Amino acid sequence: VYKAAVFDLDGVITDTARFHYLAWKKLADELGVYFDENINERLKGVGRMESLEIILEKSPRRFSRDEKEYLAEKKNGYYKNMIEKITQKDLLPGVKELFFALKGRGVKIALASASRNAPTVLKNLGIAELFDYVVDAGRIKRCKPDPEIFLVAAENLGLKPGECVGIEDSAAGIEAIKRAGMFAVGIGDPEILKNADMVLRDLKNLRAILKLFDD
Ligand code: G16
Ligand code: MG
Repeated sequence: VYKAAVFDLDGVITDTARFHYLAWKKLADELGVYFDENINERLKGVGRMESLEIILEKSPRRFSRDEKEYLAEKKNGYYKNMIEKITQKDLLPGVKELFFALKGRGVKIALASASRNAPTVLKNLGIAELFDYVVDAGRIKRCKPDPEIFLVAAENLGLKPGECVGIEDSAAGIEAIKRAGMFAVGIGDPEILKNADMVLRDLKNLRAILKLFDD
C-alpha cells in the first residue's frame, strides 16, 4: 500500500510550460534564433541550462560559459515576471480535490520539480502548505530521466521508493519514476506515456488515483 504521492509541477499541477515557452521565445527572438513549440517539447522537465543548450543548437554562433549564464539568467527574469501573476485559478482541474482527499487519508505529498522557481509557484497557487516535502531543484545534480529527484523526495519523506506513487506528464519524468522504483502515474497522452503503470487524461479522475492508496 502506497503512503505518498510525489508530484511533478509543470503539466501536472499547473501549466507553467506556457510561461517557460514564452520566456524562452522572447530570449530566442532577441538572439535571432529559431524556436517553436516543437523544440519546446524537448525542454519539458529539463533544467534551465540544459534547456538553453537545446535552444542554442539552432544558432551558428558559439557562446562562452559566461554568456550562457547571462542568457539563462535573462530568461529566468522574464519567467519570474510571468509567474508573479499566477493565482489559485491556475491550478489544473482536479488538483485541489485530489490534495484534500490525499490529506484526508494521511497520504504524504511531495514535489519533485526541476524548477528552482517551484516554491514561488506553489506559494502563488496557494498550495505550498499542503506539501510535506519540496525537493530543492538547486541540489539535484542529474535531471530527469535520472531518478535522483524522486529518490531524494522518498528519502526525505522517510519512505522507501516502493511506498511512493510518482505523478508526471513527461516521458522523461515517467522514466525517472520507474528507475526510482516507484509506481508511475502518467497524466496526458497514453502514446507519449506508454511506460507509465497507469495513464489518466487529467487529475479529475480522483477515484482511479485514490484507489492506489485505499487498497
Ligand atoms: C520544469 C520545466 C522545465 C524547466 C525546469 C527548470 O520542470 O518543465 O521546462 O526548464 O522546470 O525550471 P527553472 O528555470 O524555473 O529552474 P518540471 O520538473 O516541474 O516539469
Ligand atoms: Mg512536467
